[in-house]
Amino acid sequence: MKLDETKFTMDFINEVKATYAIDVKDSSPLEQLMALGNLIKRYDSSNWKNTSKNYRQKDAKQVYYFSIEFLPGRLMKSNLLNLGILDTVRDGLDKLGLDFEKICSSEPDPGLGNGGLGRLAACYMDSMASLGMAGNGNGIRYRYGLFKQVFMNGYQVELPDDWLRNGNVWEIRRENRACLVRFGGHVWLQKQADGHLRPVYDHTDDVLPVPYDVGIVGYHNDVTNTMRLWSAELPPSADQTFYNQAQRDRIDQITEVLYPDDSNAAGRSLRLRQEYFFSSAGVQSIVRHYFLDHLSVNEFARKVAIHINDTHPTLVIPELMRILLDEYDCPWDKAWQLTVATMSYTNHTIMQEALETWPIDMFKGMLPRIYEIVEEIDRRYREEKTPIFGENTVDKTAPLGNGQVRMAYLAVIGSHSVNGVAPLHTELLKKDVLQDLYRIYPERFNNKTNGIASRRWLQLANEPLSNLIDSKIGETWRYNPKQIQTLSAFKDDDDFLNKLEAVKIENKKQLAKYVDEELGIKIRTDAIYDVQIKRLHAYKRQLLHALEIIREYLDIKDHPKKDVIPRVHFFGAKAAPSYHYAKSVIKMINALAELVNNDKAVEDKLKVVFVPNYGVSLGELIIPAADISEQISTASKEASGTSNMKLMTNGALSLATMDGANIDIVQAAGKENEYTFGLTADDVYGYYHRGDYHAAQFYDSNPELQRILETFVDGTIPGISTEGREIYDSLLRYNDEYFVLADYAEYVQKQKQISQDFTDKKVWEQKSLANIAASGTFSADYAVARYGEDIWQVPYDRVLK
Ligand code: CRA
Repeated sequence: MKLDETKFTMDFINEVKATYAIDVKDSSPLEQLMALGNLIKRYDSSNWKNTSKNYRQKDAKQVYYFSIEFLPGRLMKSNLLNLGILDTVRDGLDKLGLDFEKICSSEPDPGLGNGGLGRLAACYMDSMASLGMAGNGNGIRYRYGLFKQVFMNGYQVELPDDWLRNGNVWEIRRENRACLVRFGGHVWLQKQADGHLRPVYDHTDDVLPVPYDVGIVGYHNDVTNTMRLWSAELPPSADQTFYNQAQRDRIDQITEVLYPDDSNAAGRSLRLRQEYFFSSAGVQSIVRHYFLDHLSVNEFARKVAIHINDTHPTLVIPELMRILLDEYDCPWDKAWQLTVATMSYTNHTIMQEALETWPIDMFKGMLPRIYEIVEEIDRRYREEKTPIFGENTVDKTAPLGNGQVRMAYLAVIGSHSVNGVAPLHTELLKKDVLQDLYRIYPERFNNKTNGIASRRWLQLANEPLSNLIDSKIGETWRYNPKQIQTLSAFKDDDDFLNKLEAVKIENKKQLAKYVDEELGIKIRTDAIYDVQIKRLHAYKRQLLHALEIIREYLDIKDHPKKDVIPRVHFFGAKAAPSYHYAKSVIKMINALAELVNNDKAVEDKLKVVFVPNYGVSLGELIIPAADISEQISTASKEASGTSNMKLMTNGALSLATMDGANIDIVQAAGKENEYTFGLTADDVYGYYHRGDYHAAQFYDSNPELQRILETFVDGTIPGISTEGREIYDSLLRYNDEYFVLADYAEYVQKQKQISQDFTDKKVWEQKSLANIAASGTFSADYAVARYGEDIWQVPYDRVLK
């Protein structure tokens, strides 16, 4: 949009006055943020209105991305960038003597997700809007987001994330679009006057889902899509006598807080309530919207695509069936055909403990009508597939089995497309996790490698680098990120390489300032910034990284005179509150940091910085400053990873196992520009099949490793007698489930290589450049375009090059 700076400053002054009845000079950054947000929302309101109007006028097919998590990050800068008014607003506020950065950082960062899966959903929202694709988000408006992490004596402590305390300036409450979701009670089918069998409900707990819509602004294209988040409320008709306190509490609880676990099926009834709640509300609103412009259900799957982001929204399948059967009198076969044609499913993990199942008794009690439908899906599946694939296979893969509702199987059976998130992950789904279903439905399986929003992760997070890129190749890469590739033409341009280094140092200064001010740790800006930012999980092996730090520490202590290339090791990681082992690793790393950072003999050769409360906003600060991207999961375990892509596009070199999308990154940027090591997925499966992994062998043959592991239990790292023992035992007594010891030697070797290579600035910058140049293919724009073409059959406007 076009915006004149003088007009903007006038509007802003008036907005502050109108909202708070004060002058700008008397307003706080939070008030400035709210006023600015209101104003921007108003500027964008025509786009938002016209976007939905256009989709309806064109009768465009709509895609609805159902996700129990969305991690959008702060929206102010992103909205300004996408509207094309970032500089105007920044300059205008500057002239008013206001601190733009301070205003932006007053915005709470909505922590409505755990990690990669939630952030991916947000990146895809951004890309759908930017491609001009009719894409809608559907999720939950949690009153409290993912806990705020603080460290006390090195231990993780979880505090509530009260992100809505001051309201959310970007949302619009649309109470008139509320519907009704039913839980519990009794249901039976009754013949109606018109001859149709329809369910009758009795004694149900009814909940009112109220939608809050957030505009998702597309990049320079006048498109604003909608992300709809549902909040659970008491139905307005409910009076005290019908709803006792317990029932009221049950309703309030539904959208009270996000489950803080990213890889364990919670198995709790509240989680199932959350899942049905937003699935049902979403599908009801889709059907209602569809019937505004269509007379029969026949066109449904041609006009609507519903995407199931991991298994959490799988109940959209029986819910759509319920509506078609019970409310539109559709015969089963037709309803099923429409449902399968509408649905598609992404799997995000092969970790067994994350495959959701629900005890049938619980499920049936909470969702009696939905259970009947799942039972019928199960019966028909068995009837149809048994003659072809045999009872054994069908039994193993049916939606109901072992007293459980098996969500992943239901998702595959009820969708026309099933995808993994990186080539290796998709292969493992076919070969292992979902192998029988792959045999039954081979045509449904496909790969869609994850992608990231380069607008947020490059253009916004790293303005200095973006400007440098502009100065060399112009600005069209901002629309077509693959064009960053042309930057490789400058790989021998010394001046350019120097500038690249200068940008990195500038970003390191920003980060160092934060680390000093917030954590009281002074770090050098000429050190290697070695970064591992992701959830804390045994398979991600923060422990392996810690072993290297201990090695470096002991080396400095042993050889005080030796020249070392200074390093700062960064961690950012939350542990699920119930994940005991992960919390022990946090405590251990904090204790190690304490030891290293305060040991005078170490000086500033080595520092360890565990940044508390890692999230999107901290990612935006840390990632542009990184030299090394630690992607060291046990091969086969990380479905894709996406921090690997964000770090790459900011010029970090990967230190990586051949896992998830690391493989694709290495291929795109060239093996010579990354540091790869360790067992492959085949090696890992080989150990599983033969059952002959013996961690002790690696320990016995490596004295250095022995010495390092001793530090966990011999008091070298103070204050971790319990945690140190637990970690030590996990490696030696319980045979190192994630092959840390097997990969240790090669990992260390690569770390040493990194230190050596870092001294040759030119070669280092060339490698960094190779990563930046190759990163464009990992833009979510391309990923979403492929979803649109292959899975959703939804067109989009932008011509992507
Ligand atoms: N934890 C995977 O582990 C992947 C993201 C997004 C994850 C990551 O490797 O990049 O999904 N899986 O696809 C997940 O959440 C429930 O499974 C993740 O974020």
